[in-house]
Amino acid sequence: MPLRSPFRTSFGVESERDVLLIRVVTPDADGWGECVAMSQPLYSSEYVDGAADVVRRFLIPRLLAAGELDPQQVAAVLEPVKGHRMAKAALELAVLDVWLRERGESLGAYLGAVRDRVPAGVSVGIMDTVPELLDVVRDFVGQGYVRVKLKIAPGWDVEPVRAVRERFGDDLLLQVDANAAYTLADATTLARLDAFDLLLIEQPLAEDDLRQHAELAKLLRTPVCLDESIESAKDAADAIALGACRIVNIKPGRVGGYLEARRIHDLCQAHGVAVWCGGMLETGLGRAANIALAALPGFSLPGDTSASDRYYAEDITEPFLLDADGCVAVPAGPGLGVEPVPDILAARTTSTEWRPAPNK
Ligand code: NPQ
Ligand code: MG
Repeated sequence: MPLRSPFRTSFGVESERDVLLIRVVTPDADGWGECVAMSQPLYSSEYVDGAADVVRRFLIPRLLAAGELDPQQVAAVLEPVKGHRMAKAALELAVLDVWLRERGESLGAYLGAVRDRVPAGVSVGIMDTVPELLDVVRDFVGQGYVRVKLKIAPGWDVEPVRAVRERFGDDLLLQVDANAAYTLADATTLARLDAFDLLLIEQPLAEDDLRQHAELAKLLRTPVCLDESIESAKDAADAIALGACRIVNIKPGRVGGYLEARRIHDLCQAHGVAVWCGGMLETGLGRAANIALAALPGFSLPGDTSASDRYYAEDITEPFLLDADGCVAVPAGPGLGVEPVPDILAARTTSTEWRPAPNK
């Protein structure tokens, strides 16, 4: 999937998205899951060809050997395989989607959604110059996004944030994401961001620096939010107990699926920790599921749940659109509530593989 414009973060620049989709076919319905792994292992250790390999060689065989099962049992069946949470999440979502479609229930209703639309934030990549950044933010604010997240990295932090705050005023909901690009030695620089009244600073330090995030949090007024560090509800419980974060970015792929994502939501809600739904440049399939999750009651901050055209000139599903209030609609139909448009999917498909289930 070609991106409308290159997306630069502290770990690299991407101009296309190589997406692994999983389709589960039963006599009554099709189910879809989207794997959020990138082409290269730069955000986390997973990457799309590795995910395809583990799905093909280890995950599907275990699932098929387990026989008939409910979606709630998928994670336990796959649990002996270490890691590979993005691959597991995609497979679990495909099974959950087909199960829900067979029953005529939406993913939102199943997960416990309490809203029929959710406010949409937008994630803005690192630009070559501050004037270019201001133009891009102006366009997104003009489109109606209710919250702006700026990607930061050493050398692209205080000045761009100051420029956006000065140009767009104190009412703009603004936050930053470092994708693990700093160390505790940068605390003085990061504390300068306190002047700009940010909603949060996301993943300033390395993913395995929980203790150091707790130290940093004591030095900042801006709330620390964790993304890469939180791979499970257990990680979230540890981070909260340590004081490593006051906010959690929930990405279902990163934590092994929508059911684990819901457990993190429940845990955070019980501890008064705010959560919001992250994004991984999903197509309409993964986007539909994220928007359903973001409709749960604990999602009290706008997510990276942008409209399809933030990333794609042509999505593989009917596109998600921003409404007049800067919200996206939670799909109401069975399962994900959206499906791939056959011609568009076919035009974008580079390869397919089928694994027939054993005859019973
Ligand atoms: C984040 N996402 O919150 C990520 C990181 C990210 C919307 O900021 C290709 C595929 C490129 C996935 C770049 C947003 C990506 C990607 C960045 C995910 O940290
Ligand atoms: Mg992030």
